[in-house]
Amino acid sequence: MSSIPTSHEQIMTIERHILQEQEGYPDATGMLTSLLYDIALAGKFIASNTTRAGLSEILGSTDEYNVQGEQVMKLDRLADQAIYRLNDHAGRLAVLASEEHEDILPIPDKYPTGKYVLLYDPIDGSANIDYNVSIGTIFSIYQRKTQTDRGGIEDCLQPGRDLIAAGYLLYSVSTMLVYSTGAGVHGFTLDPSIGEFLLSHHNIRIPEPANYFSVNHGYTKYWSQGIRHFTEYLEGLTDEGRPLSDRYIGSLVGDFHRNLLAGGIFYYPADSRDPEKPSGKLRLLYEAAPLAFICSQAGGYASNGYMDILDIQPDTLHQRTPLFIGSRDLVEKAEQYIRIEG
Ligand code: AFP
Repeated sequence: MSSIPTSHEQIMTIERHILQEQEGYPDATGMLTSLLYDIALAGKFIASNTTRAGLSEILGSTDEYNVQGEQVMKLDRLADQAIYRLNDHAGRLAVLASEEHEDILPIPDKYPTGKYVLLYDPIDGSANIDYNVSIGTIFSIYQRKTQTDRGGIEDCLQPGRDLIAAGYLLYSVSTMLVYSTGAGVHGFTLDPSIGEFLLSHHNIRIPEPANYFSVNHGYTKYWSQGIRHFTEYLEGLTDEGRPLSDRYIGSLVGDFHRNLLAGGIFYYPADSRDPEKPSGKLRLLYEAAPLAFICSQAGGYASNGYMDILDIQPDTLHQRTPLFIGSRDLVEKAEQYIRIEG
């Protein structure tokens, strides 16, 4: 799976990789390349804080609450500002949107705008920060739709099918950046000794058969019959199927990454806990759509239980969706159970 470069010829930095990818697009302007490069730079900055988290004042929460009603952690704010500041002035973006902010984040008037749109979840798995459990950053890049100077909400409300690029950073045993521009999924590992992301996982494909399933069993009593029976299928408690191993970190990026490399399914179904949240917890634009893009590029599939996540037309910035993502055969099995039993 990962190939340790033995000579300088094999050292593939993310810049070189993105530039090589760009060769496939003769009209490319280099704008996407530098945007991806600055997201990698933001990742290095965030990683330099996560790796020293216990030693610096970065653990713990601020006294603020975000649009999701969640307490804003100090690292959430640091990551949110780092990504915004690295991208608000370079003339590549029409507009940004962050999971931490109610409204879109316009480009300051003093700076030029560009043709791309960046949506991001600065820290996914914030509840795990203080317990030193894997966390991540998720990003999505679209082409702007509006022709006006400053971009707007309609530039952000695009279906996953229209993504130009997407990816995530994983701050864990090592720091990784996994991305796709629609030509396969590639993983880079940060080498702290040189401060560079180097290619470690080329052209990732979800292996078969699957090995893992990831769900918060603590909500079983709020699940529909279809979801309960699907879970029993994964546990090998039905006539068909074999027991898979159960793993749940509570950070979508961490659970998704494991299942991407080892085969498996992560699901966060809608449940009856909160009538205010009939569609579950996860955010379509900041979490589900970008990972669905990566997953489909790696041969997998992502669904809301009824349709492909990539085909869902967003209505609001913070809309939520049930999510079933990973090995195609398992996600289709989930759709089957839901179709039959609800
Ligand atoms: P936080 O960023 O608030 O920790 O939420 C993380 C998350 O969005 C996703 O990363 C996890 O898979 C999921 O929520 C965990 O939710 P539960 O704690 O309800 O299982």
